[in-house]
Amino acid sequence: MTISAETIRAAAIAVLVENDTGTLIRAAPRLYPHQWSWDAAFISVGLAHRSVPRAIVEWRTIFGAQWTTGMLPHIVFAEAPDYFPGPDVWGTQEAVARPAGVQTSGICQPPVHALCVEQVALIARAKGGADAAQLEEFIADAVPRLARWHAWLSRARDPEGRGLIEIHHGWESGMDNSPRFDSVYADVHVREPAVLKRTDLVHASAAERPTDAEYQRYLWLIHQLRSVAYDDARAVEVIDFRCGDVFITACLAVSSEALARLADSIGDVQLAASERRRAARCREAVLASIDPATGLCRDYDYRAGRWLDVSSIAGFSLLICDGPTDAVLRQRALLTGPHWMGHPQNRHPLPGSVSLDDPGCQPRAYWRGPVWPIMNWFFAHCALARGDGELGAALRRAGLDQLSGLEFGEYYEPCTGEALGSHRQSWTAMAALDWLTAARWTGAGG
Ligand code: 2M8
Repeated sequence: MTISAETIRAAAIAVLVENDTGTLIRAAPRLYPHQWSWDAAFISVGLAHRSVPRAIVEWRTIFGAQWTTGMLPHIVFAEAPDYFPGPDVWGTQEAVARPAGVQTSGICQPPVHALCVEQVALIARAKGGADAAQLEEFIADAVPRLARWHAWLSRARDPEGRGLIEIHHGWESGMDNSPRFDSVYADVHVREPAVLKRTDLVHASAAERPTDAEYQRYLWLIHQLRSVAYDDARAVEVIDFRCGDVFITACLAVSSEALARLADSIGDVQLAASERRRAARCREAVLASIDPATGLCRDYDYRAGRWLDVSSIAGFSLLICDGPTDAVLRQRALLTGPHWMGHPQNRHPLPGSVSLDDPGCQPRAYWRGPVWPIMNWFFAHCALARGDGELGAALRRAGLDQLSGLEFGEYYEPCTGEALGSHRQSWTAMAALDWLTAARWTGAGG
C-alpha cells in the first residue's frame, strides 16, 4: 500500500459523513439517495467505530420501517425524489402490513442484520461506559425485532420447510442482475411494459448498469406484487419469480447464530435455542445445494423445478455459513485458485462476482463480473469467524489495496482495478473503515 492507512481511514469516514442525512445513511450520494436494508446493516458497523449512538440511530430507522409481518423492507425512502422506482411505483400504502409513518419498498434483502447488530454490540461493549449502557438498552429492543424478521423469512419464504429461503425478485438477492437468475428471469413475461425513468443512468454509465429489458422485468415483478397488495400468501400465487436463494439462506444461517448469541446475552435461552435450530436447517440446505461435480452451492428455481447451475460468487455460500471441513476446504481451494482470486489477469487477488474465465463474464457490468468490496469484506469477516485468519487477512490486504484510490467505488473492474458504478458508496467506505479499525483485524483495541 503506497497510501497510509490513516489517509484511507479518514477518507472513508468523510464518505459516511457526507452520505449522512441524520437519521439514515444514503447508500450512495446520488445513485442511491435512500436507506438500503443490507447496506445499512453493514454500514452500522462502520458507524459504531465512530459513534455507537449514531449506529443505534441507523438501526432505529431500519427497525422503524419493519412491516407488521416482521419483514425488513429493502428500501426506506428518504426525502429524495431522484430515484426510480420511487414510492409511487411501489405503492406500498396499499399493503395491510406496511409500517406507519414511513415509505418503503415492498420486498426484502439478504438477512445480514443480526450479524451486524452483533458486531455493533461487540464494538460498544469494548468501548464501555455510556456506549455500552446505551447498547444494552438497544439490544433488548433489537433482539425481538430480529427474531420477528427471521421468523418471517422462515414462515413466508420457506412455508413448506424445503430449506432454501425463497425470493420473489432479483433485487431481494442483493445481486440484482447476476447471471444466477437469468433462466428465472427468462420465464418472467412482461405483459404491460412500464414507463422507465432510469435515473440510475444519469449517475452511472449504462454499460455498468442493468439493461432496459432487465428493468422491464424488475418493474413487472413489482407490478405483480402490488396487484396483491404485497400479501405474502397471495404473492406466491401470482409471482413469476420463485427462486430458492442459497446466498440468502447462508446469510440467515450466520445471522441466526449471531441472534442466538445476542439472545443468550440477554438471558433469552428459548430464543437462542430456536435460532440455533434455524441456523442448522439453513446450513443443511446450503450444504444440500452443492453440485458434487463443481463443489459450488446452487440456487433452485421452484417454478421450473430445477437447480441453477450458474457459477457466481454466491456459489461460495458455504464459506459464509460454514459446514463440513472437506466441503469448506474444497470451496476455499476454488475461491483462492486460478479461476477466482488467483486469476492471472486480476489487478488484485480478489474474487469477482463472476469468474473471469466464465464465457458470460462482463467485467464492467454490475453483478455480472466486477469485484464488489462489500463482498470482499463479508467473505473476509466470515472466514475470520470460521477461524480461517489466513483467508480473512488475504482478502483484507487485497481489499484495502483495491480501495487505496479513494474513490470508494461500488464495484471494480477486475483486471484494471478501475472504480465503477457509484463512487463514494457507503458500504465500501464501511469496509475500509472496519478493516482499519476493528480489533479483530488490527489486533489493537476498538
Ligand atoms: C443495488 O440495487 C438497487 C436496487 O435495490 C439498484 O440497483 O437500484 C444492489 O447492488 C443492492 O444489492 C444494493 O443494496 C443497492 C444499494 O447499494 O444497489
